[in-house]
Amino acid sequence: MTESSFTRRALIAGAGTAALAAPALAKLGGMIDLGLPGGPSLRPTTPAFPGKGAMIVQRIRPPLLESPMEVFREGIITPNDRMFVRWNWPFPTEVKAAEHRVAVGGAVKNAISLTLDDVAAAGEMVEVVAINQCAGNGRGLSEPRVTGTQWGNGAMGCAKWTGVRLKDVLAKAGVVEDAKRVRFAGLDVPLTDGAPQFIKSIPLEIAMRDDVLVAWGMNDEPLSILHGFPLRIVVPGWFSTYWVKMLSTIEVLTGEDESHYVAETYRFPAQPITPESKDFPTVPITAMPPRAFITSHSDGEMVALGKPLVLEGIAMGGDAALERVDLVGKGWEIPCDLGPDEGGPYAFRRWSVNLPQVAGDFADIGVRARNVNGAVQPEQLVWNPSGYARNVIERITLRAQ
Ligand SMILES: Nc1nc2c(c(=O)[nH]1)N[C@H]1C(S)=C(S)[C@@H](COP(=O)(O)O)O[C@H]1N2
Ligand SMILES: [Mo]
Repeated sequence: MTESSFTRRALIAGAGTAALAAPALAKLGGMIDLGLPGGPSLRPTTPAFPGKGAMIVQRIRPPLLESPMEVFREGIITPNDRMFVRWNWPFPTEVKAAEHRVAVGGAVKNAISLTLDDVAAAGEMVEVVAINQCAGNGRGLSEPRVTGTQWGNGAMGCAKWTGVRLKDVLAKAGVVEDAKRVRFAGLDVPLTDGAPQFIKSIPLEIAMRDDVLVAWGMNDEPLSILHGFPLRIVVPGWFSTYWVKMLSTIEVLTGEDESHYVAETYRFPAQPITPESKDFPTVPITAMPPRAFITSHSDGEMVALGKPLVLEGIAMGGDAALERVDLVGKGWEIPCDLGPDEGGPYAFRRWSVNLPQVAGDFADIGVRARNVNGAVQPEQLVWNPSGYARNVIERITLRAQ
């Protein structure tokens, strides 16, 4: 929590105007196969979005860009140029830092309008390493298939976020006693008349957590336009649907939030259902469950018979620290070695396992993460109609030869 790596001023006032040039469609690159059951599974990649390396194109406008799984081999931090991008609606492609204001209103003692400097001065500067994961990550792998963006597992990434505590920003306005929720809006607006704006709210007790931020920094750089310049909400351990980008409004609510993206979408069945179920009660998608991925090998890869084999990957505890990761096959399991705790409870953590000798094919192997609260990845997909919060054990087969 020092200011040595970069100053608030350099990030906020010094960031000036951030702008986004339109990517050239002609620059579409190689294809990637996301392995989606039943297809179509191939997606083009493009390096053409500003500040982005090669990304998988799910949609151009507004952009939905997925990270190729190879990105997760490098370490627990996802570089800014490879972090996935998701917008529900179009957003301004230019934002002037000096003119930006964050309105803090609703159930507060004094409604206020803050400049970026005001926000930066609201409290102590805080850094949190946390996984940004779309609630729909891996949705495209659902069987039976579901509607929505057909993401593979690359709608996730881990970054170091820098900002001030949301509770310190709220304190500037003074939250009233019977406040229940805090709602956020950004500068993006619906494409069609009458469509709901993307606004999201969190319970007050979550908003008051010490690690919930109004952030301006991502891996020691100012947020880019694509990631929500100049400010975004960060709720470590919760799906990033709540991490509202281009933050312009903070609204304190005394009642329930009846807005579309809280009351009607981003919800899943309160109890497990079958694809035939109708009229079931739903609850909002909130905290993330544990997940683990093999990154050293991909499905169908050949491994050398009779030779030692090292498998490696990343895992996450979700809303609590990771406790253990096991390599699981059909009827057997082997504990994995956890790498050092580099980023804390909300970050990716590396795991590895050394197998002394490959004796044959590894059919349908996977890794299973468990967090300190005892949450563990299920064997079977907990199917839901929007494919939210996927955390079934992901399986691959390795062929020995
Ligand atoms: N203003 C705004 N913020 C938003 C969204 C949006 O559509 N508008 N999408 C949310 C969703 S659903 C996700 S998954 C994350 C994605 O963050 P990223 O694009 O920085 O990876 O942003 C969240 N914040
Ligand atoms: Mo999302």
